[in-house]
Amino acid sequence: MDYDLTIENDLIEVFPADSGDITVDAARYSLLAGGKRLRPKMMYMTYQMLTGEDDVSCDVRYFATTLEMIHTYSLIHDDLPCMDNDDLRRGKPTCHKKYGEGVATLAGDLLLNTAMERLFRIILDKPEYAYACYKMASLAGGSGMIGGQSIDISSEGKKISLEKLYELQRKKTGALIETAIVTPYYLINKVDMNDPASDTVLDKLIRFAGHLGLAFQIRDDILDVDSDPATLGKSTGKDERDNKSTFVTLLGYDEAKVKLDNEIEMANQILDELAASGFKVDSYREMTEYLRKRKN
Ligand code: GRG
Repeated sequence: MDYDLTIENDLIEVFPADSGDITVDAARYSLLAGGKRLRPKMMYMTYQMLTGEDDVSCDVRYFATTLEMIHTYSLIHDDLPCMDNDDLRRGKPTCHKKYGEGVATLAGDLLLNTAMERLFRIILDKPEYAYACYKMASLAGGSGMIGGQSIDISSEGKKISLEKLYELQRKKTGALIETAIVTPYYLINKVDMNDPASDTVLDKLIRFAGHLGLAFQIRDDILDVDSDPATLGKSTGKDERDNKSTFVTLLGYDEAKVKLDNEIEMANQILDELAASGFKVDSYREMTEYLRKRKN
C-alpha cells in the first residue's frame, strides 16, 4: 500500500478546490502544503501491526485524515505573529503570510472544528468509537497539545527545569504522537476506561509513543541547530534567538544526542516485546531509525 498517495488523496477530498471561501482556501493551502505526514503514517503502521493486514481500513484512514487536520491547525496557529511568528512552513510561506492573520486564525479554527465535526459524525454511525474520539480530542486539548503550548508560551525567555521541559514536550508534541500510535488500538479493541493500563498491549503502545514523541522532539531541537531552512522547510536557529529552553540548550548538543539514542533504544525494547507477542514490528523499526536520523 502506498502510504503517501493514500494520505494525500484522502486529504485532498476534505476541502474542495476553488470553494469561493477564503478561509476554506487557506485551510486547504496549509493542509496540502506537503509535510511528512508522520502522524497518519504512524496510525497506518499501528493498524497493520495489530491486524497483520496489508491494507488500512477506511475508518483508520478517516481518523488519520482527522488527526492531520488537527496537526495542521496547530502549525498555522503556532506560526502566527502572536505565537512563534514564522514566515516559512513546509517550505512555503506560512498561512498568515499568504492570507493575512485574520484568515489564518480562522483557517486554523476551521481545521480544528472540522476535525471535531468528523469525530462526532463517526460516533453517530459507530458509537463504539466514542473512546477513540474522546482520546483524540483530549490529547489535542488542555491536558495535551494546547496545555503544552500554554507552558511553552508562559516559559518564553525563561530557563525552565529539565522536568518542566519534559512535561511541556510530552504534551505539546508527544500527545498527538500518542494519538497517532494508539488510536487504531481503540478502534479495534474495547478498553476499560477506568483502568486502561491493565491492558498490557495498550500500555506498551502508550509507553512506545512516549519514547517516540521525545525522540521526535529531541531530533527537532537538534535540527534547529544543525539544519538550514531549505532542507527543513521552516526557519532554523530560532530556539537560540528566542532564548528558548530546549533539549539542546538544557542538556548541551552532545548530551541531547545521547538522550535521543536512549529514547530510540527504549522504543526498540518495547518493539522487541511486541514482536515476542507475535506482532509484526518491521515498519516501526524503520520509523524509529528514521526518527533518530531524519533531516527534516
Ligand atoms: C497552537 C495549540 C497550538 C499548538 C502548537 C505543534 C505545535 C503546538 C507547535 C509547532 C512548533 C513546533 C516546532 C513543535 C515541535 C514539533 C513539531 C510538532 C513539529 C512539526 O511537526 P512535523 O515535523 O511537521 O511532523 P510536518 O510539517 O512534517 O507535518
